[in-house]
Amino acid sequence: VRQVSEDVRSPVEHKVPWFPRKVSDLDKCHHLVTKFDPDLDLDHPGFSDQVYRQRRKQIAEIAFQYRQVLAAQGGCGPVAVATRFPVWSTPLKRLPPERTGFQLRPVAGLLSARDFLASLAFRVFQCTQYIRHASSPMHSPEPDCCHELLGHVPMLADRTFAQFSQDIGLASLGASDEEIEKLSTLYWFTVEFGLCKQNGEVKAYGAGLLSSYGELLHSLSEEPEIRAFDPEAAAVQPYQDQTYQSVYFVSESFSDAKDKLRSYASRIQRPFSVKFDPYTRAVDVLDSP
Ligand code: HBI
Ligand code: FE
Repeated sequence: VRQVSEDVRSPVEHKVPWFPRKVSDLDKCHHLVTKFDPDLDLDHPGFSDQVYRQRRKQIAEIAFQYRQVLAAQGGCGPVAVATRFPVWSTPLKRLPPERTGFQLRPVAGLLSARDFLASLAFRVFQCTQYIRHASSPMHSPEPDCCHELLGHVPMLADRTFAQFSQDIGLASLGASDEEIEKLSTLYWFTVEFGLCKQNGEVKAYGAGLLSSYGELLHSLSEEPEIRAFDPEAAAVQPYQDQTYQSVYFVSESFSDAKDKLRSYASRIQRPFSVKFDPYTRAVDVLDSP
Protein backbone atom coordinates (compact mmCIF):
# COMPACT_ATOMS: atom_id res chain seq x y z
CA VAL A 1 0.00 0.00 0.00
CA ARG A 2 2.78 2.25 0.95
CA GLN A 3 4.53 1.59 -2.36
CA VAL A 4 1.44 2.50 -4.36
CA SER A 5 0.82 5.68 -2.50
CA GLU A 6 4.43 6.67 -3.09
CA ASP A 7 4.02 6.07 -6.81
CA VAL A 8 0.85 8.02 -7.32
CA ARG A 9 1.85 10.94 -5.20
CA SER A 10 2.77 13.81 -7.46
CA PRO A 11 6.26 15.10 -6.76
CA VAL A 12 6.38 18.10 -4.47
CA GLU A 13 7.59 20.98 -6.57
CA HIS A 14 9.48 23.68 -4.83
CA LYS A 15 10.10 26.69 -7.01
CA VAL A 16 13.31 28.02 -5.56
CA PRO A 17 14.83 31.09 -7.21
CA TRP A 18 18.38 30.57 -8.51
CA PHE A 19 21.09 31.48 -6.04
CA PRO A 20 24.88 31.43 -6.07
CA ARG A 21 26.48 28.31 -4.58
CA LYS A 22 30.15 29.21 -4.91
CA VAL A 23 31.93 32.49 -4.72
CA SER A 24 32.59 32.62 -8.49
CA ASP A 25 28.81 32.47 -9.05
CA LEU A 26 28.78 36.05 -7.80
CA ASP A 27 29.88 37.04 -11.32
CA LYS A 28 26.21 36.39 -12.18
CA CYS A 29 24.88 38.55 -9.33
CA HIS A 30 25.12 41.77 -11.28
CA HIS A 31 21.53 42.88 -11.81
CA LEU A 32 21.36 46.61 -11.38
CA VAL A 33 18.30 48.61 -10.45
CA THR A 34 18.07 51.85 -12.40
CA LYS A 35 16.38 53.84 -9.65
CA PHE A 36 19.23 56.32 -9.06
CA ASP A 37 21.16 55.93 -12.34
CA PRO A 38 22.66 59.33 -13.32
CA ASP A 39 21.77 58.60 -16.96
CA LEU A 40 18.10 57.96 -16.22
CA ASP A 41 17.18 59.81 -13.04
CA LEU A 42 16.38 63.48 -13.77
CA ASP A 43 16.89 64.38 -10.11
CA HIS A 44 20.39 62.89 -9.95
CA PRO A 45 22.92 65.69 -9.22
CA GLY A 46 25.06 64.45 -12.13
CA PHE A 47 22.20 64.10 -14.64
CA SER A 48 23.15 67.15 -16.76
CA ASP A 49 26.94 66.68 -16.39
CA GLN A 50 28.13 64.75 -19.46
CA VAL A 51 31.72 64.53 -18.21
CA TYR A 52 30.58 62.97 -14.93
CA ARG A 53 28.33 60.53 -16.73
CA GLN A 54 31.12 59.51 -19.09
CA ARG A 55 33.49 58.90 -16.18
CA ARG A 56 30.81 56.87 -14.44
CA LYS A 57 30.52 54.70 -17.54
CA GLN A 58 34.25 53.96 -17.48
CA ILE A 59 34.12 53.04 -13.79
CA ALA A 60 31.01 50.91 -14.38
CA GLU A 61 32.81 49.06 -17.15
CA ILE A 62 35.52 47.96 -14.70
CA ALA A 63 32.84 46.45 -12.48
CA PHE A 64 31.08 44.72 -15.40
CA GLN A 65 34.34 43.15 -16.56
CA TYR A 66 35.37 42.05 -13.11
CA ARG A 67 35.55 38.30 -12.52
CA GLN A 68 35.89 36.62 -9.17
CA VAL A 69 39.20 34.92 -10.05
CA LEU A 70 40.81 38.34 -10.24
CA ALA A 71 40.02 38.77 -6.58
CA ALA A 72 42.74 36.28 -5.73
CA GLN A 73 45.26 38.97 -6.69
CA GLY A 74 43.62 41.31 -4.20
CA GLY A 75 45.01 44.55 -2.90
CA CYS A 76 48.56 43.21 -2.78
CA GLY A 77 48.44 42.21 -6.45
CA PRO A 78 50.30 43.72 -9.37
CA VAL A 79 50.24 47.47 -9.90
CA ALA A 80 48.14 46.93 -13.01
CA VAL A 81 45.36 45.62 -10.80
CA ALA A 82 45.67 48.37 -8.24
CA THR A 83 45.36 51.12 -10.84
CA ARG A 84 42.29 49.49 -12.34
CA PHE A 85 40.67 49.54 -8.92
CA PRO A 86 41.46 53.00 -7.58
CA VAL A 87 39.58 52.50 -4.33
CA TRP A 88 41.29 49.20 -3.67
CA SER A 89 44.79 50.55 -3.62
CA THR A 90 44.09 52.23 -0.28
CA PRO A 91 45.05 50.47 2.97
CA LEU A 92 41.32 50.27 3.78
CA LYS A 93 40.95 47.55 1.18
CA ARG A 94 42.94 45.21 3.39
CA LEU A 95 41.18 46.10 6.62
CA PRO A 96 38.13 43.80 6.38
CA PRO A 97 39.95 40.82 4.76
CA GLU A 98 42.63 40.72 7.41
CA ARG A 99 40.21 40.79 10.29
CA THR A 100 37.11 38.94 9.08
CA GLY A 101 37.83 37.62 5.60
CA PHE A 102 35.28 40.04 4.13
CA GLN A 103 36.22 40.94 0.59
CA LEU A 104 35.22 43.92 -1.53
CA ARG A 105 34.11 43.43 -5.08
CA PRO A 106 33.54 46.34 -7.50
CA VAL A 107 29.93 47.04 -8.53
CA ALA A 108 28.62 49.54 -11.07
CA GLY A 109 25.74 50.88 -8.95
CA LEU A 110 22.68 49.87 -7.00
CA LEU A 111 22.11 46.12 -7.30
CA SER A 112 18.92 44.17 -6.93
CA ALA A 113 18.39 43.35 -3.26
CA ARG A 114 18.59 39.63 -4.05
CA ASP A 115 22.01 39.89 -5.71
CA PHE A 116 23.35 42.28 -3.11
CA LEU A 117 22.27 40.16 -0.15
CA ALA A 118 23.46 36.91 -1.80
CA SER A 119 27.03 38.19 -1.99
CA LEU A 120 27.06 38.77 1.77
CA ALA A 121 26.55 35.03 2.24
CA PHE A 122 30.07 34.56 0.81
CA ARG A 123 31.58 37.41 2.84
CA VAL A 124 31.75 39.51 -0.29
CA PHE A 125 30.64 43.13 -0.16
CA GLN A 126 29.64 44.64 -3.50
CA CYS A 127 31.33 48.01 -3.28
CA THR A 128 30.75 51.03 -5.53
CA GLN A 129 33.88 52.67 -6.95
CA TYR A 130 32.59 56.04 -8.11
CA ILE A 131 32.23 59.23 -6.12
CA ARG A 132 29.16 61.44 -5.73
CA HIS A 133 28.70 64.47 -7.96
CA ALA A 134 30.71 67.52 -6.87
CA SER A 135 27.59 69.73 -6.89
CA SER A 136 26.16 67.76 -3.95
CA PRO A 137 29.01 66.79 -1.61
CA MET A 138 26.78 66.28 1.44
CA HIS A 139 24.29 63.95 -0.17
CA SER A 140 24.22 61.16 -2.73
CA PRO A 141 21.00 59.45 -3.82
CA GLU A 142 22.95 56.20 -4.47
CA PRO A 143 25.72 54.51 -2.54
CA ASP A 144 29.13 55.92 -3.52
CA CYS A 145 32.67 55.20 -2.35
CA CYS A 146 32.43 57.78 0.46
CA HIS A 147 29.49 55.87 1.88
CA GLU A 148 31.23 52.51 1.41
CA LEU A 149 34.58 53.53 2.87
CA LEU A 150 33.33 55.65 5.77
CA GLY A 151 30.27 53.55 6.50
CA HIS A 152 30.57 49.91 5.52
CA VAL A 153 34.25 49.01 5.34
CA PRO A 154 35.19 49.81 8.97
CA MET A 155 32.16 47.88 10.23
CA LEU A 156 33.05 44.81 8.17
CA ALA A 157 36.28 44.60 10.14
CA ASP A 158 34.30 43.70 13.27
CA ARG A 159 33.99 39.94 13.71
CA THR A 160 30.49 39.86 15.19
CA PHE A 161 29.13 42.41 12.76
CA ALA A 162 30.71 40.49 9.86
CA GLN A 163 28.96 37.32 11.04
CA PHE A 164 25.68 39.24 11.35
CA SER A 165 26.08 40.48 7.76
CA GLN A 166 26.89 37.01 6.44
CA ASP A 167 23.88 35.58 8.28
CA ILE A 168 21.53 38.01 6.53
CA GLY A 169 23.11 36.90 3.26
CA LEU A 170 22.73 33.20 4.01
CA ALA A 171 19.09 33.73 4.99
CA SER A 172 18.46 35.37 1.60
CA LEU A 173 19.68 32.48 -0.59
CA GLY A 174 16.76 31.04 -2.52
CA ALA A 175 14.28 32.98 -0.39
CA SER A 176 10.93 34.15 -1.74
CA ASP A 177 10.51 37.70 -3.04
CA GLU A 178 8.49 38.54 0.08
CA GLU A 179 11.27 37.25 2.30
CA ILE A 180 13.92 39.18 0.33
CA GLU A 181 11.86 42.32 0.87
CA LYS A 182 11.80 41.70 4.61
CA LEU A 183 15.52 40.90 4.83
CA SER A 184 16.21 44.04 2.83
CA THR A 185 14.22 46.10 5.32
CA LEU A 186 16.01 44.39 8.18
CA TYR A 187 19.30 45.27 6.50
CA TRP A 188 18.14 48.87 6.21
CA PHE A 189 17.40 49.22 9.93
CA THR A 190 20.62 47.49 11.03
CA VAL A 191 23.54 47.60 8.60
CA GLU A 192 22.45 50.98 7.19
CA PHE A 193 20.75 52.78 10.08
CA GLY A 194 21.34 50.68 13.18
CA LEU A 195 22.11 51.94 16.68
CA CYS A 196 23.77 49.84 19.36
CA LYS A 197 24.49 50.22 23.06
CA GLN A 198 28.09 50.34 24.14
CA ASN A 199 29.00 50.80 27.82
CA GLY A 200 25.46 51.98 28.47
CA GLU A 201 25.57 54.63 25.77
CA VAL A 202 23.64 54.54 22.49
CA LYS A 203 26.01 54.68 19.49
CA ALA A 204 25.48 54.64 15.77
CA TYR A 205 26.89 51.78 13.69
CA GLY A 206 24.77 51.90 10.51
CA ALA A 207 26.74 52.88 7.42
CA GLY A 208 24.07 55.40 6.41
CA LEU A 209 24.70 57.18 9.71
CA LEU A 210 28.50 56.90 9.74
CA SER A 211 28.65 58.46 6.27
CA SER A 212 26.15 61.27 6.94
CA TYR A 213 27.10 63.71 9.66
CA GLY A 214 23.67 65.35 9.50
CA GLU A 215 21.73 62.14 10.02
CA LEU A 216 24.25 60.90 12.60
CA LEU A 217 23.41 63.88 14.83
CA HIS A 218 19.70 63.47 14.11
CA SER A 219 19.74 59.76 15.04
CA LEU A 220 21.34 60.48 18.42
CA SER A 221 19.09 63.47 19.18
CA GLU A 222 15.73 63.53 20.98
CA GLU A 223 13.86 63.84 17.68
CA PRO A 224 13.45 60.31 16.27
CA GLU A 225 11.65 57.39 17.83
CA ILE A 226 14.07 54.78 19.21
CA ARG A 227 12.89 51.19 19.56
CA ALA A 228 14.56 48.08 20.92
CA PHE A 229 15.84 45.92 18.06
CA ASP A 230 13.47 43.13 17.16
CA PRO A 231 14.02 41.49 13.75
CA GLU A 232 10.31 40.67 13.30
CA ALA A 233 9.38 44.32 13.74
CA ALA A 234 12.35 45.79 11.86
CA ALA A 235 11.69 43.54 8.86
CA VAL A 236 8.28 45.11 8.23
CA GLN A 237 8.85 48.67 9.42
CA PRO A 238 8.01 51.14 6.61
CA TYR A 239 10.88 53.44 5.61
CA GLN A 240 11.86 55.97 2.96
CA ASP A 241 15.22 56.96 1.48
CA GLN A 242 14.60 60.65 0.75
CA THR A 243 15.10 62.23 4.19
CA TYR A 244 16.33 61.28 7.66
CA GLN A 245 14.68 58.25 9.27
CA SER A 246 11.99 58.86 11.89
CA VAL A 247 12.50 55.46 13.56
CA TYR A 248 15.72 53.69 14.57
CA PHE A 249 16.29 50.33 16.24
CA VAL A 250 18.83 50.03 19.04
CA SER A 251 20.51 46.69 19.82
CA GLU A 252 21.85 45.68 23.24
CA SER A 253 25.11 44.56 21.59
CA PHE A 254 26.26 43.16 18.24
CA SER A 255 26.22 39.77 19.80
CA ASP A 256 22.60 40.14 20.88
CA ALA A 257 21.64 41.45 17.42
CA LYS A 258 23.37 38.45 15.83
CA ASP A 259 21.56 35.96 18.09
CA LYS A 260 18.18 37.61 17.43
CA LEU A 261 18.82 37.58 13.68
CA ARG A 262 19.81 33.88 13.76
CA SER A 263 16.61 33.05 15.56
CA TYR A 264 14.60 35.08 13.02
CA ALA A 265 16.40 33.41 10.09
CA SER A 266 15.77 29.94 11.50
CA ARG A 267 12.04 30.60 11.28
CA ILE A 268 12.14 31.48 7.56
CA GLN A 269 10.47 28.66 5.62
CA ARG A 270 12.74 27.14 2.97
CA PRO A 271 12.65 23.58 1.59
CA PHE A 272 16.40 23.25 2.26
CA SER A 273 19.06 24.64 4.53
CA VAL A 274 22.40 26.20 3.69
CA LYS A 275 25.81 26.06 5.30
CA PHE A 276 28.84 28.09 4.28
CA ASP A 277 32.09 26.17 3.92
CA PRO A 278 34.92 28.67 4.48
CA TYR A 279 37.52 26.29 2.99
CA THR A 280 35.86 26.08 -0.41
CA ARG A 281 33.98 29.37 -0.09
CA ALA A 282 30.94 27.47 -1.26
CA VAL A 283 27.47 27.01 0.17
CA ASP A 284 26.47 23.44 0.98
CA VAL A 285 22.78 22.96 0.36
CA LEU A 286 21.19 20.39 2.62
CA ASP A 287 17.73 19.17 1.85
CA SER A 288 15.59 19.24 4.94
CA PRO A 289 14.13 15.83 5.83
N1 HBI B 1 23.43 47.72 -4.10
N2 HBI B 1 25.54 48.42 -4.69
C1 HBI B 1 24.59 48.30 -3.76
N3 HBI B 1 24.80 48.77 -2.51
C2 HBI B 1 23.87 48.65 -1.55
O1 HBI B 1 24.10 49.06 -0.40
C3 HBI B 1 22.64 48.05 -1.86
C4 HBI B 1 22.46 47.59 -3.18
N4 HBI B 1 21.27 47.03 -3.52
C5 HBI B 1 20.22 46.82 -2.57
C6 HBI B 1 20.52 47.38 -1.23
N5 HBI B 1 21.64 47.91 -0.94
C7 HBI B 1 19.50 47.42 -0.17
O2 HBI B 1 18.28 47.82 -0.71
C8 HBI B 1 19.17 46.17 0.56
O3 HBI B 1 18.10 45.64 -0.11
C9 HBI B 1 20.13 45.10 0.66
FE1 FE C 1 25.07 51.14 2.18
